[in-house]
Parts: sequence; structure tokens; C-alpha cells
Amino acid sequence: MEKEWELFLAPYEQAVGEMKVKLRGIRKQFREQNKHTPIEFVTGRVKPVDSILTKAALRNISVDRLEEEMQDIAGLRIMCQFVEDIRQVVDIIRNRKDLKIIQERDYITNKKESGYRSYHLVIEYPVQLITGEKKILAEIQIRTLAMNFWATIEHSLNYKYQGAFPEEMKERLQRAAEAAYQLDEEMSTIREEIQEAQHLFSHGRGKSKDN
Ligand code: 0O2
Repeated sequence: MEKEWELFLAPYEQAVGEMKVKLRGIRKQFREQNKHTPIEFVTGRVKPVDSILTKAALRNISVDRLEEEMQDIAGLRIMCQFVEDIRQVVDIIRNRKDLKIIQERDYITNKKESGYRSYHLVIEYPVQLITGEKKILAEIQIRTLAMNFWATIEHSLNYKYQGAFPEEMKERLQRAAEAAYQLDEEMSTIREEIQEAQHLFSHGRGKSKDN
């Protein structure tokens, strides 16, 4: 990678690293207190340079306006077991003092035409550099395991078809999204029983390992 890009992306790398630790820390606290954790697992990435350039061209964002106009150069993803957990995670993030929520996009109540469902937060996050503080934008996507399964599959197919899905594939994906939604609904109805079983299970065999 060119030195200039490396320097530009360094604060984003730092932010993603710090946020992963912090979000995983939330999960750890729930586990230590033997409570159901609304966070199943966390991933994070800095958008690759070629994806940044493709998206910038697509959205007419000039390269010297990336900091202000591209909100997902730093991206975090939080996976939850149940739809109800998503609300709890959003509330926890809202109450944090180390970041500021700039925008919320609720693609759960208002799913995208593709069938995509997730809750998006755009945040402003301050990183401490040797030159002082720098506030950067980051996007946090919060979704259930079922929503993540769908989005991951759809994303790889999207890559193959470059967004131009044949009609039949589009319909199949929409049906699969509906099935994922039904799965989330079913799991929600038996949530209390599942959580009770998980509680007993984790007590019986000691704490599960972290990822
Ligand atoms: P990548 O490869 O994940 O980084 P807009 O699309 O105009 O509504 P914007 O600014 O793109 O708005 O933000 P949005 O929609 O809140 O978030 C975009 C990101 O959400 C995408 O990033 C995806 O990660 C995810 N996403 C949005 N729609 C879909 C979808 O239909 N399918 C899947 N699989 N993911 C989706 P990027 O940059 O597109 O890609």
C-alpha cells in the first residue's frame, strides 16, 4: 500500500482496534456477571483502498472529502442472538461517553429492497494521535446472527453479479431474507427458555472461551 494511504488509514486502524476491544469488553462484563450478553461477537475492518475508491466514484465523493463524506471507512459489526438484543446494544452505545452518535439508520423496521436488515449507527470517535486528538467517522452495524448469515451470503453473490442479480436470484434472496426474519421471530418467542438453558449450560462447564 502506498505510504500516503497508509498514513491516511492509520487513525481508522487505531479506531477499529480500540472499538473492538471496547465492544468485546461489554460482552466480557455481561459474562462475568453471569448475565445474558446481548453481544454474541464483534468484527471490525478498515475498508480496503480499492473499495474506498470504487464507492467514492459511485457516490461522487472527491478523494479530499473522504474524511467528511465516507462514513464507513472504519466499520464495526456487532452480532446478537436475538432481535431484542439489538435495542439493548444500541442503548448501551448511546450511553457511552467515549463516542458520539451522528446518525441512526434502522434497516430492521425499514428493510432495504434487497431484503437487507441491520441497525446502523454512524459515530464520531476520537483517536489520540501523537499530533493530538482526531475525530473520525465510523459505522457500527448491529444485526442478529440470522441477519448476518443472509447479508454475508448476499454480499458474496453481489460481488459475483456486480449488483445486477438475475430476477430469479433477486427473488430467492428476498425469500431467504423473509425466512431469516421468521427465524428471528421464532427464536424471540422462545428466548427466555433458550437463555435459561444457556445459563445452566455455561454454569455446568465453566466460562466459554472468548473470540
Ligand atoms: P462493504 O463491502 O460492506 O463495505 P445508502 O446505501 O445510500 O443507503 P450508505 O452510505 O451506503 O447508504 O450507508 P448504509 O446503507 O447505511 O450502509 C452501507 C453498508 O451497509 C454497506 O457497505 C454494507 O456493508 C451494508 N449494506 C447495505 N445494504 C446492503 C445490502 O443490500 N446487502 C448487504 N449484504 N449489505 C448491505 P458497502 O460500502 O456497500 O460495502
